[in-house]
Amino acid sequence: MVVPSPTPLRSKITRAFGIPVIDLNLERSKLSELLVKACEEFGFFQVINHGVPKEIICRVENEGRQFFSKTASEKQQTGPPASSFGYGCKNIGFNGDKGELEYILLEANPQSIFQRSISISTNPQNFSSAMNDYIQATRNLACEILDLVAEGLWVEDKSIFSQLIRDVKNDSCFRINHYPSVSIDSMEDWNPAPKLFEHSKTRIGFGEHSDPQMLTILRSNDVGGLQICLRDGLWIPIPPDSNQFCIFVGDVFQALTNGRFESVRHRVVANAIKPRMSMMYFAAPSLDANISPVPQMVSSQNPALYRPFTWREYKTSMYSLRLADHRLDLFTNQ
Ligand code: GA4
Repeated sequence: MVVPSPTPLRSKITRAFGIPVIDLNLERSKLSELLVKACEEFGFFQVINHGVPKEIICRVENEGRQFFSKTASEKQQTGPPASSFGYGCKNIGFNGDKGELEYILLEANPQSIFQRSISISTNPQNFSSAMNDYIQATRNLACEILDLVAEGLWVEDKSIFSQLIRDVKNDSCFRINHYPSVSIDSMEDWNPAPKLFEHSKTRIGFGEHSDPQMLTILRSNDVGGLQICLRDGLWIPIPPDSNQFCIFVGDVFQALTNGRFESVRHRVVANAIKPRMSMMYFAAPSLDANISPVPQMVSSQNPALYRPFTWREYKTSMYSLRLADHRLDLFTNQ
């Protein structure tokens, strides 16, 4: 008798809310249909059989782990606090947003990564090669998804989205977030368990926001905390799975599809007991790229929702705002 293996609880939770887990090995036309549906309904989905080699993922994870295990003062020495790139701790952006995390934020290009790696790692060569290989692999994944989505939307030029991030001057970035656990020593109580439990419900690791770019590819270790907001305002947890990637529709994709896709609002509640580490590739066009809806998405019944803008303009505006602000609202027509 064949006993069916039990479905792990975590995938049951995801399915309970209908969040799609999409197998990228499916047949192309079915796949493009599923991807479009997921972007329309949730602005979010997870993928399996993504083709990013485990070895590439492990090297970035090891570099991240090594860096974050350094002492606070060693880490502080690595980055100029005036820029949002490099090492950061607790501060997000320039307008007072705080989170229970530390991070490394890098421009996704080899020259800049090598420059930064000199102050981040004792072996800059290894560090930058791990980052570059990972960025290249996740960029390819992003491009593949964008091409499939273009097919599913029946737009004429199938590479209309992916060419924006294949541009040599693309402004994509890469981030590794580390959400430390609460040290038991820092709790005066003889029995920290109830406090830790309370803590784990309330510690905001990364506050509510949507990603400004086009598409985000996230991978985390097996520690939870990520939550997404459904269209009806309900926040739901996304169970972690280190073998999957989470894909987020960003603001620029919302503008390009004239609102047919909506960027997904998400946040991270830090786990008090186990440290979470996540890495994100944020796929962005070049600074001078014009962001206006693809022609097929606009009609007399569906007039353009947003005025055309450049990614540079959008980026300038985003840095003048708070994390939770609805940035695209400033770019609507009238
Ligand atoms: C959110 C997505 C990315 O992490 C990020 C963030 C950026 C930053 O940390 O510097 C921002 C935030 C993010 C959006 C609004 C602005 C800019 C912090 C902030 C308050 C790197 C990005 O591109 O936008």
